[in-house]
Amino acid sequence: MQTSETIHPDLKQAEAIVEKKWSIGAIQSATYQSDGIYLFKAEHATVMLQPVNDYTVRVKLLLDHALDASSTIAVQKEAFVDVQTELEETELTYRLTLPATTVVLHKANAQIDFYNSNGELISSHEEIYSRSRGEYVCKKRMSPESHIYGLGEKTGFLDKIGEKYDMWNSDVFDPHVPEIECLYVSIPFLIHFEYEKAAYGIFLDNPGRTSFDMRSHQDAYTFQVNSGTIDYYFILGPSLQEVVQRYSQLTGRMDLPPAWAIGYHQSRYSYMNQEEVLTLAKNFKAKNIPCDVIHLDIHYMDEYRVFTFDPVRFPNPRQMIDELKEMGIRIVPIVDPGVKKDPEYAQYQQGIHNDYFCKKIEGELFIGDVWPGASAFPDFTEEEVREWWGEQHRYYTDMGIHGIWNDMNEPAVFNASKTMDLDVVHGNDGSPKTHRELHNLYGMLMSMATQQGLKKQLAGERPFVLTRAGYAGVQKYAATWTGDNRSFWEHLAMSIPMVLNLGLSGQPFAGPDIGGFAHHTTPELLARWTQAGVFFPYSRNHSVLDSIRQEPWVFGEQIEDICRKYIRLRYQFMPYLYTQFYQAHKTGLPIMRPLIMEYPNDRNVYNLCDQFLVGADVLVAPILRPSTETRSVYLPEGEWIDYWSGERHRGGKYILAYAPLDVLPLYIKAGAMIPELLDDNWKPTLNEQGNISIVLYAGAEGSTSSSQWYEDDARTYDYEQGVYNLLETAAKFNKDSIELNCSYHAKELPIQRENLQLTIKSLSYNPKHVIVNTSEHSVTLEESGGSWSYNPDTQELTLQLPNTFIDIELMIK
Ligand code: MIG
Repeated sequence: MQTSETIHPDLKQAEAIVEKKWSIGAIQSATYQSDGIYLFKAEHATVMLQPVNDYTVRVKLLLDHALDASSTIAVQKEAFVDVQTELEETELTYRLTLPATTVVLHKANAQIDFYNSNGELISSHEEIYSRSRGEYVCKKRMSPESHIYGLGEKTGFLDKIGEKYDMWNSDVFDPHVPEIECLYVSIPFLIHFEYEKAAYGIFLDNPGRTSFDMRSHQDAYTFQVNSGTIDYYFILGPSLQEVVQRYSQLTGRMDLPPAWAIGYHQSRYSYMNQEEVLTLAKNFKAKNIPCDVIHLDIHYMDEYRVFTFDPVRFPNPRQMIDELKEMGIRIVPIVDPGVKKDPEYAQYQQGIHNDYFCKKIEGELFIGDVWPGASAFPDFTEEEVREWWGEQHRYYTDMGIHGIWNDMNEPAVFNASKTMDLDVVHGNDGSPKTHRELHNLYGMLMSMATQQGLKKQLAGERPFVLTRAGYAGVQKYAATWTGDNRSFWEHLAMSIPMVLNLGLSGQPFAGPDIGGFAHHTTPELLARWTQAGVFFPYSRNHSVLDSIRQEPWVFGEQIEDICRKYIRLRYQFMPYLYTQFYQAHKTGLPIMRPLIMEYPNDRNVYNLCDQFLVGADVLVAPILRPSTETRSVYLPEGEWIDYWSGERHRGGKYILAYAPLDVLPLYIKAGAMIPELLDDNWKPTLNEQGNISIVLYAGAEGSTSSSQWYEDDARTYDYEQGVYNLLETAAKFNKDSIELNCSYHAKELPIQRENLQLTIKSLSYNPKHVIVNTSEHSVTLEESGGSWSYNPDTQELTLQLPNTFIDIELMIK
């Protein structure tokens, strides 16, 4: 416990007199290199400009003037395309013009401004300077109207104005406090947003410690590197969505996960033995609560040796896995990077023998203490080591395991610095660098190794990797959970902006430990957290050793019923959710979105983060406080339909939602089409599941809407070859009729679906006819072999379509 003495008066020294700041100096010459690269040689450094595409320009500071266009593995080589550029010299400036943006360098001091193609100033760059050796700061102007988003995994609210963060992957216990500066994942990417102005992004590609300061200057924010150099990308939107899309184009997009990975996961530190795991699985079955995955935390291993099972606790893992498979449940075991220093242990022997572990420059092995005791750490910066590590996973895949959970990969080490010694020198595939320079890459490279190994071994089946640590681009390799939160209501609330900003930072597949990891959950908190958590992209209940248990049924019938209801609701929404995963894969847009993403002109939503959207059409407003049955919900423009009552609300205002313990305030945008599963029989192959309902929520009179429904086998990579179906619906809502067009944009996945139901909800009138139009003729739905009925009490029109797999145009009147 600290006392007031902590704030010692002597701690405040007079500010050291700063000697002259280092600056780039005046530009002396400009030259064009190959690959679109321009070099501007100044007195103390050279500024390199490299167009990536029409909207994105890289700015790199070459401190010793030598050309070095290398970048980290976060950046996709394929992102660089040919860009038409033109360099123009004026008396005071150089102007590099790209089709969508113009970069202006001031000769006198190498300051840089960015304009859009209309000549509007988008970002004015004050200066790059240094006050102490090895640290370089870039300062950019902002206005009182500025909002900043992104920055990866951080606590606090959605808008990062007034905050200051470091990027240094850290394992800190009890970390989810508002003032923490670094967590497990570091994504040095921010989005600058201003009302009615073009949004832009800054991606600082430096995996050492970097800092972002949106606090110290009222009219500017800064970003700083402590090692290496400033190497950043200016990404022009102009919309927020485009900034995120372009950022993800640069750093990569996620593969589609297997269907089971987006089901509900159950975890505990730890399920201690085979019987406990099987009993747990049987409980899920008996209680009719869907669950796709059970996680095995560190106690499954033989004295924490990775790639082993404890022979006493888990004498027959293969049999356990088979039995679980019968129940439709998969195992995801934890794998940490520390390899136990044990001369009789295969992975340690191989690592030593082949020189795969991290070392100091003098050749001394880096040994750190983690769960297995003294351990060595694979040097994941080397491709050969990644291949070896990936290959070790055959141990798991041979048993039928398709998913791996990477923990402690910051890397966390039990010592004063909490991580690997900074003077370890990583091989880095022929370009050696210290751990200090590469720290934030370690965890991501481990997941990359894991994912690539699994991919090879699973022969076309999709693997699932979950990671705690990561850097920009982590989305290409793994989902992330937000680490060791606690069973606090505040942490439930904070998980929303945290995952929203992860989504804006390119990582769409993320979620917190539902129920809270440390401390003790309460029945009410578990119920509320489960309600919210099932709408997060990644949905896992996890808790720490010795905390009160928090499986869905431990608090008696009422809470169990609530958990069941909402976990099933996730499965019911799965076709919609899966479609959002497809969008994320395709465009990089987040699955879970802040309202500002869809309503950027609405000033009410700029820091709104106690509610969120899933995709564009589902609005979730969880209860975030105990003993609370009402809350205000902001509905943006348009009409919104209360999912439970069907009540229609006009948006652009706050409403008061009534939400007793079993109710999650949930709203669907009028006009939206939500494909739903009619039962929770979500299976890894979609062909097996017959009962889908396309639910159209009647739009406001005079409105039109369009939606998509994507499906593939949810299991293999055939979708990369185009084997998927993409149904697009377009609806026009008139006073007393609806024109609905369902057409397959892609139709390559053979589906034998017994039944495809179309439901129109919130329809205030009983239609007289349902007409099917084809290019040749118009017939009634009945004549074409379908049927329909209207229920005036629920205001629902249910239609059975004649054929479950055709393009169809309907007139309902
Ligand atoms: O020091 O493996 O964040 O999810 O249960 C704790 C044990 C190490 C930290 C992870 C947590 C996991 C735990 N791990």
